[in-house]
Amino acid sequence: ITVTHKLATRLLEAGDQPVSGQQLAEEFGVSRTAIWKHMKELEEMGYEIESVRKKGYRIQKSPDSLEAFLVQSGLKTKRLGSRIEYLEQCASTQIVAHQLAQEGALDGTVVIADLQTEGRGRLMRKWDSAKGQGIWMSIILRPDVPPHKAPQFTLVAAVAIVRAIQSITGLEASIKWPNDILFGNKKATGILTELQSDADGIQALIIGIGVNVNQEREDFDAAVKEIATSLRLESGQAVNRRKLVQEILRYLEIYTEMYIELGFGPLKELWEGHSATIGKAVRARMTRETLEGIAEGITEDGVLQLRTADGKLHGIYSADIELK
Ligand code: BTX
Repeated sequence: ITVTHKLATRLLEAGDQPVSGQQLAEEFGVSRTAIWKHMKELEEMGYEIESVRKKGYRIQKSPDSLEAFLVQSGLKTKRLGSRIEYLEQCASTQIVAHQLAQEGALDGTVVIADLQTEGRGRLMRKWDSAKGQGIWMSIILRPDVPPHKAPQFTLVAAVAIVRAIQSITGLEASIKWPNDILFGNKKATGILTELQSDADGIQALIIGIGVNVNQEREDFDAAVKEIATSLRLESGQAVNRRKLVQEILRYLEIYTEMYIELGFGPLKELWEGHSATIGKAVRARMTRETLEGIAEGITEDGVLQLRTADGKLHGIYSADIELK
């Protein structure tokens, strides 16, 4: 991290409070002229810096960048994001995270990319990941839970994301079992939970999160234009990706800890409170069959309970759900 980066962090943390050139010079052990030069560099990076007469400098506007030092500045977590790998571009943050996990990356490591060229969904479907307009990130967790519990982390992550979106934008999204976050029937977020396990259990969970943040309609691939939406399209305003990432990590840490300590019970209630699926007539497409019925609820294990017309209750572990 360069002095310029440290300076940006220092000023971002000071918020509205101007910090004097003299004070910055002392803190960083450089001259005031050097500080002034770093300010110019920050301006070239897209920061708008105000110099308040006799008081000092303050950041008026920061670029919507997800570089590690920016995401870490003001991050309110203990574990999640203690290491952040930021990439301007990669095929998929899932691939990078799997690699890092294999190399021993610690619990809480986060991989973020500004652009994914081969973002992926479930069953190797494509995930449209436009440059600079969304949050494309993968989180490595190393929870001490048996492998069959892994799918529950998708539900936990969904609750965390809905809460974070609500906190930053005021928007109320809903969750479609198991992994979509919707506005109306348009998708704003996808979650992909993958597993590295061996005979001893889970080695690593890789939770991939894709959030459409600032896309306009024409920014989406033709294939998803009609079915996708972004937070900007829903709120009519640009949304700060950095703050949203920080809030997602904060809620994800709170809820995964809650899950590990107390089990799925309390999260099931939160999840159901945001659900777009429960109580609705749905069609569940699975690899071998398609079932239609009423989605009555989810079990303590996160399994969807579907009642078909013949009165039978089916436990659905994995499917694509269509609301009818
Ligand atoms: P999914 O299989 O539930 O959804 C994939 C489907 O969603 C696609 O077939 C397409 O119809 C639609 N779709 C694709 N892109 C978008 C988009 N940007 N917005 C709305 N709908 C879209 C969902 O899988 C899981 C997606 C996880 C993405 C994250 S991004 C970070 C990480 N890296 C990576 O490669 N994947 C994850």
